[in-house]
Amino acid sequence: MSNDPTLGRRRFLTRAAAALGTAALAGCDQLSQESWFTQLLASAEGVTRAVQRAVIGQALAREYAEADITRNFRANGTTEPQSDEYQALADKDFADWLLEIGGLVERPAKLSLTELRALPARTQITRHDCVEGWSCIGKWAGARLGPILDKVGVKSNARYVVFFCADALDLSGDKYYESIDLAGAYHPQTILAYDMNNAPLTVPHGAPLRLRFERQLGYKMAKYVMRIELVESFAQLGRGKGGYWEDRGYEWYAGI
Ligand SMILES: Nc1nc2c(c(=O)[nH]1)N[C@H]1C(S)=C(S)[C@@H](COP(=O)(O)O)O[C@H]1N2
Ligand SMILES: [Mo]
Repeated sequence: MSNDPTLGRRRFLTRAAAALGTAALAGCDQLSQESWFTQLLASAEGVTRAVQRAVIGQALAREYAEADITRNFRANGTTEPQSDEYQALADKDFADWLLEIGGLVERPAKLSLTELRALPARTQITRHDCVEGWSCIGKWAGARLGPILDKVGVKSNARYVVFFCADALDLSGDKYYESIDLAGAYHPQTILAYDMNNAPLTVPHGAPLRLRFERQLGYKMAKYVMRIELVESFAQLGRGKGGYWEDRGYEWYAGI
């Protein structure tokens, strides 16, 4: 059941329909009372549009066979965060690590690895494409982000999910961060991965938790995730472009 994509799709459709309704109704309380408007929202046309948008947005990234897995998956960017806080957590094998989830949510949460491992999960063998021009195929297992968001309750004004990481890549001291939209967050292959190739994530690959966001380039897949925040806008974060590399000129939408 945990690998059933229709489950996620159904939830996504509900959410997409709700989002469409909310957008259409914002500031239009009067209109919503009128029967033609109610009929439009309930009409087959309205539903078809929602379904199309959801289906196009939810196409799966290609998945591979065990035999395709790259023997030495390259590690890139930070391969060991230098902060004392991270080192202390790593020394205890992340037993004290907690993923914080906050921002525009109804029920902020702190989840241990044990708790994350008990949540609806997905395993996938996918190809990781780095913008620098190399690719590796790996097997990832993790908690699906969609059900986690349902658990904490996304507030209606939330639009993006931001991932805050433990590492600073350069002397500026700016920590790595990334952001994706809610449609991306509910994609069935969007997972918070704790395993790679059947073993707990190693430090070079982002221990204890990293994002897998399979239809976009490698830099979107934040490693060393410490905190997740739901936000309406990322303009106030970092240099305002939605991610560490985005702040340095890369595209926010890195679709492949
Ligand atoms: N926290 C953090 N996440 C990160 C990076 C990083 O430097 N720090 N590098 C990104 C880039 S450019 C790539 S290609 C992948 C590399 O993941 P890997 O080390 O597992 O190959 O992680 C991405 N996520
Ligand atoms: Mo990359």
